[in-house]
Amino acid sequence: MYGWWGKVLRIDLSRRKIVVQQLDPSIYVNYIGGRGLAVKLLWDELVPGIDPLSPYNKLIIAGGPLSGLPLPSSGKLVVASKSPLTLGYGDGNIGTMASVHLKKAGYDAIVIEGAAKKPVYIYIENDKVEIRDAEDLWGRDTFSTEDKLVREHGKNVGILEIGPAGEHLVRYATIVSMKGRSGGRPGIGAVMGSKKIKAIVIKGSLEPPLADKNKLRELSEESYKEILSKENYDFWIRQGTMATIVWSNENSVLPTMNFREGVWEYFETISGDLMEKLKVERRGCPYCNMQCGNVIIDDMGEKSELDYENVAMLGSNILLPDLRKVAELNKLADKLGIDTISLGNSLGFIMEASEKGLIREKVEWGDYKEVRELVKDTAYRRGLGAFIAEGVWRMSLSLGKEAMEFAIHVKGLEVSAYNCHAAPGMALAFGTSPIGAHHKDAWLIGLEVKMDRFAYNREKVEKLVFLQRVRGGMFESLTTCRLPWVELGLNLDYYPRMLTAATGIEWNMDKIFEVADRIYTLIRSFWIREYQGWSREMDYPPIRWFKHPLTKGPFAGKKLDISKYNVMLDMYYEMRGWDKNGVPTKETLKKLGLEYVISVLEKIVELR
Ligand code: PTT
Ligand code: SF4
Repeated sequence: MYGWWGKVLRIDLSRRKIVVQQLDPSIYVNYIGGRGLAVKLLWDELVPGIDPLSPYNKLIIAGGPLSGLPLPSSGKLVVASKSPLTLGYGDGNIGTMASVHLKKAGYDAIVIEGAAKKPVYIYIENDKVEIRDAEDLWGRDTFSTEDKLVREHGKNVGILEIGPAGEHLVRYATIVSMKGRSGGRPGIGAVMGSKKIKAIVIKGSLEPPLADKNKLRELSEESYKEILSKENYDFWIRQGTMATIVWSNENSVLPTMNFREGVWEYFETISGDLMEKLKVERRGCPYCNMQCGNVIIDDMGEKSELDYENVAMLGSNILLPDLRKVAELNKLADKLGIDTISLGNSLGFIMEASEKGLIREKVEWGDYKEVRELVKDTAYRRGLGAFIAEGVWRMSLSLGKEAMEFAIHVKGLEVSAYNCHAAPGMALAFGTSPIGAHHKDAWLIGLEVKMDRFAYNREKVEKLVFLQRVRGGMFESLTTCRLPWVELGLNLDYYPRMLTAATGIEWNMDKIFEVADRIYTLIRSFWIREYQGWSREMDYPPIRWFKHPLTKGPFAGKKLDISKYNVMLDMYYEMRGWDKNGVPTKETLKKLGLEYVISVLEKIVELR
């Protein structure tokens, strides 16, 4: 077999057992890798209904056939598990040297189950795999953990680690790497913490099996060059994702005051233009010539890497008009290993709850000093922080009906930084994202602002499904960064050609989309199995967007219309081959080669 090693490294921490498993080659062809491989393994192996923070859950770290190879922006890995935040399927995509080393160590994925009694870290050097003591690492932040492990193992390794938030099982703790890359928004860091794994260190030195190395080298050179030639390249290098602050404000989608508004009069205090003036260096993921991690000196005099989502969620959403202070909060989140999107959302929620007198504590909008302490308290689950560590969904359930109306989440995952009062297509993208409200699967808003903005139509739903196929299906299973295509328009055609050169199997877009649809339908089936049923309300965006109109900006007075949203949701289900309740039909399951799912779902829902 070419393109894949055909091997999965399995570590059972409870039994301290390590085995290498050969996977059936058809699994790779049908699921490709990354997210596809992860959901297939979780479906096959997890006992339904388990507590995600128990030893019975599995932590999956998966590459794809193109990840970690010298190809554009390929240094990515999928980290996946049953989510402690949503109780459904959860994953994230992290840029890390561990991607390169996993590829060279000879494994397509690592599956970790059970739990250690005491803190450990896992050391992998090709076929040497050891579970090592990590008592002296436990309690450290992610930066200091990485420093210590580099001192011990040298720089030529890839490291994934958790911070105090993962150790304290914060429901939106992430896995961190390279002091500023963070992945696994739905609490994958907490799963790692529940297994008492502080870090995973990988050092590989093997030659991956590739079908046509010369062709792959040729495609690599060509595509790197094409990226450099793109018109938008220079601006991208200057601002990266931070350019989105001004754009979002212009288009009334900048999350402001817990997603109450889409515009903020102080947007310039956190903008990409300001960031450019403060920038001291650029960082990024391996094998990438688009390095988009823009670093400034934060309020504490330390370096902090900024991205749009972090800055909007910890800036406009909590009304903090100071980029250096926002940067400090962002760096704290990276050190503590906590997701900035869910954090900014949870803080906005708590500020609104305080304003409305639903909690006893006073937490003012934009109170930087208070927020800084609250972020630390959240990571360590101290005082009010223990409540915030539960995330918006659980907090709203315990505060009651009024709070549920301003709880900005879908399926328990907090919404990323796009306010959709006036963007029905993007609202549907959040509603149907397979891990809860994340923009990663379909950034439809970029197209929607150029279309009839308030239309609820088929064209938008078709574009949404296309984006999900490319972004959530193809990029998450090849496990390479999507930004060369999204931001600079790198020709999509490179990807099937690279996949063909790597695997020796003939691929085209249609064949990749078939895999993408299989992955989406299997993820949906996983949710249905975990929730023991499904209803279309689970695919609704936050109540606020239907109930509380915008009061500022060009779209003041606008909110979503529920009956029109339902029409688009019907179209979406129809395009996916799911029934009126969002449940895949038998015919769809058969068509996608998911016959093995039918007998399981039949016991839970009426399959049409
Ligand atoms: C991603 C989500 C994003 S998406 C951002 S900013 W973005 C936030 N970044 C965080 C951070 O930083 N620190 C932190 N403590 N929490 C954070 N939470 C948020 O996490 C990320 C980049 C970005 S920056 C984006 S859009 C693209 N995302 C990709 C994706 O999802 N898939 C893919 N194939 N390619 C992608 N390329 C881009 O990668 P999650 P990263 Mg990420 C500091 O992890 O869970 O998917 O959430 O991993 O290495 O930081 O790369 O404006
Ligand atoms: Fe990483 Fe940015 Fe490059 Fe993507 S574009 S690989 S997120 S540095």
